Amino acid sequence: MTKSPLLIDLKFSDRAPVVAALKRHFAGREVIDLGAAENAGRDLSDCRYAVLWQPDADLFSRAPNLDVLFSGGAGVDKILALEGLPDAPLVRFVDPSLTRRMSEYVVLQCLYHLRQVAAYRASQKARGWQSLPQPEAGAVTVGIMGLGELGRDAAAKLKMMGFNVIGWSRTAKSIEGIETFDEAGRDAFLARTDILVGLLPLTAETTGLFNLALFEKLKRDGPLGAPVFINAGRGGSQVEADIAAALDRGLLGGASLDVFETEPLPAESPLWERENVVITPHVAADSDIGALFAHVERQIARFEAGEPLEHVVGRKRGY
Ligand code: NDP
Ligand code: OXD
Repeated sequence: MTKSPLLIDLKFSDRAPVVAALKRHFAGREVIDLGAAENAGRDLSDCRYAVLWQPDADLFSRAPNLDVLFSGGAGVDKILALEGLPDAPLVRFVDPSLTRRMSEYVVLQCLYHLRQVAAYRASQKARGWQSLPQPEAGAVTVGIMGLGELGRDAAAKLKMMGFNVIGWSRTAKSIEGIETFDEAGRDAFLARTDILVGLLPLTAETTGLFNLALFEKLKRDGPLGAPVFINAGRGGSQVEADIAAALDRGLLGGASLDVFETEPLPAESPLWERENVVITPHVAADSDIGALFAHVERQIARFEAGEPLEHVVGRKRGY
């Protein structure tokens, strides 16, 4: 039986790995890579599957017969907002390599603030030799907002480093060794948190969530002097003017931000200049292209065998 063609519309910053990985995946299936000039005007009406990241605006009118859509990343907010999105299952990217990378980022940033790297870097510049108070990880509570694939792994690894870890999610969770809070327990969760980690999807409910009113509720008398905010979920969940104001007012002592309301972060943002703010360009956990294609192959095999797809996005809840 002829396998239905697979459409690829992945606008990742580096195209070479996509081209290389396509040589190793999807054997026996025609792949239509829209990044290749020769496919610009190709008839796409026979495609049943598509792997997408920032697809062309006319994609769904050109490919009206898609049965399954695959997101090129873990977050699907941009795909869900696409005009003409068909009512087909949308499978998001869940993979151990992405999860591990995110946990590396989160652990790194928590340790960065715990061990006061910014202050020691400044001291080094001045050839200074002053020691600072040194709280242990066990004296610090990291509160993770979002206990999904990424939040749960980060929690386990922070725990291994000795941090006290608590977590918050929309629905109640039971995770060994970690105290958890649901929607109703949000203020109690914040009041216990020294380092706040955002690993939430961008939805109507999480838009603008990390604002001044929320920062005011964080624990005020913790061992770091002031709470720290780390966000690697989505920039639309944070209010950057409020982060700057919270830093000015001492409501926050530092921040590590991988995601922004506008990406790239505009040159005039006051956040660039702050000594105790770590800025990275949305790189906490890039999708490994080989792992992404292997995941798509597995899901197509399941679909064609009549088995349920995994990691299907709930359209109504938005993630
Ligand atoms: P999951 O869908 O597995 O988990 C999402 C978590 O957020 C769940 O615990 C969910 O609650 C919780 N949540 C969602 N909405 C709310 C809400 N309104 N209130 C409270 N909790 C809420 O997602 P992942 O862990 O895989 O990924 C999280 C996000 O990380 C992605 O959506 C993406 O935006 C971002 N990301 C960023 C990357 C980067 O490089 N910076 C890389 C990859 C992902 P519940 O458990 O109750 O459903
Ligand atoms: C993702 C991302 O959602 O890279 O995977 O942000």
